[in-house]
Amino acid sequence: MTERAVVIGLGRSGLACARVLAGDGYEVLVVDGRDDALLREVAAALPGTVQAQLGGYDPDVVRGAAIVCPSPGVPWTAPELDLARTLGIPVRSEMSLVFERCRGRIVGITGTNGKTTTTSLCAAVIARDGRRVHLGGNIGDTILDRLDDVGSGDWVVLELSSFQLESVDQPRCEIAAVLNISPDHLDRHSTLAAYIAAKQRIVEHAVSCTVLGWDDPVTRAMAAASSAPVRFFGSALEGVDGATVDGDTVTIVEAGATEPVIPVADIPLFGAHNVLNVLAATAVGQAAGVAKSDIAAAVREFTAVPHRLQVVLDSGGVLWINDSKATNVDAATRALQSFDRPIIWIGGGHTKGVAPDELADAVAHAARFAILNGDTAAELDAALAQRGYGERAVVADQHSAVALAAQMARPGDVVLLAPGYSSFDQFRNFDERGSAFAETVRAIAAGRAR
Ligand code: UMA
Repeated sequence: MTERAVVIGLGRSGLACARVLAGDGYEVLVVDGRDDALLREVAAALPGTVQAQLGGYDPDVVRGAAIVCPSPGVPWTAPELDLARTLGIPVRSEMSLVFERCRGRIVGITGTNGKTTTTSLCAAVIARDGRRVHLGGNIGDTILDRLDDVGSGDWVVLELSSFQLESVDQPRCEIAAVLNISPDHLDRHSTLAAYIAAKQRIVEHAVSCTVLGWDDPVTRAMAAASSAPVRFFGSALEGVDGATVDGDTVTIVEAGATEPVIPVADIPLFGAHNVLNVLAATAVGQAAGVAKSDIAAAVREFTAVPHRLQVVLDSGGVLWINDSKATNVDAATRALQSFDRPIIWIGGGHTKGVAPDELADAVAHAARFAILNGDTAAELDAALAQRGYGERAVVADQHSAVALAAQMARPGDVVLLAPGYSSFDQFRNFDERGSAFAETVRAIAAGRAR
């Protein structure tokens, strides 16, 4: 009799799981809590052996299944998953299937911020000398459905979220990197300790090298848990191997000797945090055996990843920057620290359970004017008022925020979208928010030009 697989969530990850499990010979049922036109379209295009049930499901849906595959957005403690475990049914995420089945050499990158840029940088660095590299994970592209194309000599560079890491029994990466930790996803993990523990799992299973942020006490301390030799990246490394900035040059430190890689001035990205991302990629490249000249060339050729301090428009002396991926306090703060010119900041969004105080401090310190919108506009407004910061306005939505910024911006200003919150109050995800921002900016600029 054909065995049944139940996939929970018909997003990118669920779709990949459904296709692959159908290919394995399972009769697949995909369920999703939502029901809309887009999901129906996706469901209609599923292979014949995959059935879809949209608009809700009962935890009992897992009964009788041989395997249950939740999407990353499904809490690991969801009732349907607990029931499956009680019934002895294996619960496997897309990422756990990847770790079980992947023939290639996995480089896993996690951390709170900088993951996507660093993952893309690492892929570019490792591919620079002609190696075959596959890029995927939390970065957006699923990898499970591409494993047939991955050979044993290939490199698979994965951005891994805490959601993905907590769902893998043994995240065994050839090279594992944890960049930094700051409070995020507390609505899902409840405590910072649980969030840190989820990230640390990658270190506990690393195979040939662990790369850790030196400047962050939390990631630095993870060295004690590493199953592999550790390289660090950061400023002023003390007696450890890794990558740092020496004078004004990215430099590799190995057994007390230093070797220059690339001048910091040649890094084609905004912000001090992006120098750290380059250092992380340099340490990963070094661990993978990439020559310094190839690391330098890959960095020089790199262009900003969309929605991460991406230039949308440079017009009339005003620089418009889309950092929609700044979905937490730390990322927004780093963005605010990335420019040495006046900033009109656009922020606010859907809360992830983090208080607005630190963000308000950063805004009050760095922004010439703050335009607040979204669900958290009122609490941010109050936090800024408490700090005696008067240069602020609350508007109805992001579109109005851009319109106001366009009125207020003077030559020399930066208008920075770095919301500090997730996008779900007004958009489907941060991509949609960033694209909407860029579209509004360009439309307003075009209207002015006419
Ligand atoms: N759903 C349910 N029940 C639930 C939860 C979700 O039915 O309890 C349904 C939703 O209605 C929706 C579908 O599941 O239709 C969406 O699933 P999902 O939220 O897991 O999203 P995917 O499209 O499968 O994308 C996931 C990752 N999303 C999350 O972790 C929330 C993507 O990371 C990842 O790129 C993709 O798999 C491929 O691996 C995105 C993300 O926002 C970028 N990540 C978070 C972040 O970076 O902060 C962790």
